[in-house]
Amino acid sequence: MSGFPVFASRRVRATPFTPRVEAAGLSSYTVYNHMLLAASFTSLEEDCAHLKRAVQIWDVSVERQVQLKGPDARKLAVLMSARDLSKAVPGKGYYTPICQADGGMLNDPIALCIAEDTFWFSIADSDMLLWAAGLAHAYGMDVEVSEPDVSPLAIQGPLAEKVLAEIFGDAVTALKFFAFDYFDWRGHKLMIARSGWSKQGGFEIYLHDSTLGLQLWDDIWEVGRAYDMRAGCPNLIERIEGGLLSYGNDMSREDTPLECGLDKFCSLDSENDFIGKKALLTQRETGLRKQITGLIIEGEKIAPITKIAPCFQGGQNCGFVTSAVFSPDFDLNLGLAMLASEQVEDGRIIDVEIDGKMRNARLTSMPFKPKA
Ligand code: THG
Repeated sequence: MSGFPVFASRRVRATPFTPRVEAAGLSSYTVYNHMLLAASFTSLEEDCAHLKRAVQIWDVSVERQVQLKGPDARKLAVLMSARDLSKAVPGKGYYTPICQADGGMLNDPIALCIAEDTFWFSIADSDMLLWAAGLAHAYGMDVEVSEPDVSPLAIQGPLAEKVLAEIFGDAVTALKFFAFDYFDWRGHKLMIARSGWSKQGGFEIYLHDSTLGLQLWDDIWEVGRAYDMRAGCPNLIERIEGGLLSYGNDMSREDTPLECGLDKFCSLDSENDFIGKKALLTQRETGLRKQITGLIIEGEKIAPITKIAPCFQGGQNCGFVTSAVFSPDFDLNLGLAMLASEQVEDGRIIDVEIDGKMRNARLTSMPFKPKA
């Protein structure tokens, strides 16, 4: 990790919540969708332990919304999504890979059906607005592509439900996973979904007006006091333990959703066409040459990796580690790796080179299971 500050500008944007995030003891930033995203507060390990026992407020404004609005909005959403959105209903979110023609992944957003003629893609870190606008133009579609003023704020952790119920009423606890609805707050309607990039449960509030950011944060913070609420952010340890893949880290344009284990989000047998479908059907026929797997890496505690860590079998390169971290709860170094399919078998031992040193690593399926 480098220890230098990151400066915000019009190009690397701050968020409606940035002043509160910084006042809450942020210790490092990353940049995501050209915007500031907290990477740690106390330490990765302490943040993770707290997330699992209490509740955290996360500024995830970086989850930008790419809005498709107009008569052809659904047509464009269906064309872009590997998951069939032709029957998507307002009030629901759908996790979906987005592919280019050769099946390589461009993004893995949550698609939100806002209305019959309006879809949002709540995107991971790549410029999907450009892809959507380019397609709309090339196909001559009657749809407006834009980035609305929407800033998601996540409340994550086992006590998230208690906090939200106090602010928005018990009705919010009836939300099903990935469903959203609108709740009153100071005379505004806030869109709230049961979702979030952790396995600890929680909600995401899609704030529709930047100028309300500090007031919303403060109201939640006030209620959160009684629940040991802290500011947090997507946590590297927690998301690796849970097997949540990160676009740009674990998957890229070089990888198809099938290689990333996202088969169940690809509607390959539906009648609707989407970009990349042909390539994925071919790959399903011919079989995978590489795929994502879990790894348990032996030896001393590792720091989060920032460089390519190549993997070897019998001295031959067979892939690379995409993410790795020490998990205090598992008391193990956990990793994700993109490996040649012929190596992918539970229990197989390979060599991994981390910071110039070789270590043994054992393959294991995800999500990781605690030691028996
Ligand atoms: N919330 C919102 N936008 C986002 C993210 C988010 N945009 C960027 C990124 N995260 C998109 N990627 C994911 C990846 C996984 C999940 C959500 C967004 C996720 N997956 C569940 C799992 O793997 O357990 C299950 C998904 C399902 O079964 O449908 O939650 O977090 N707004």
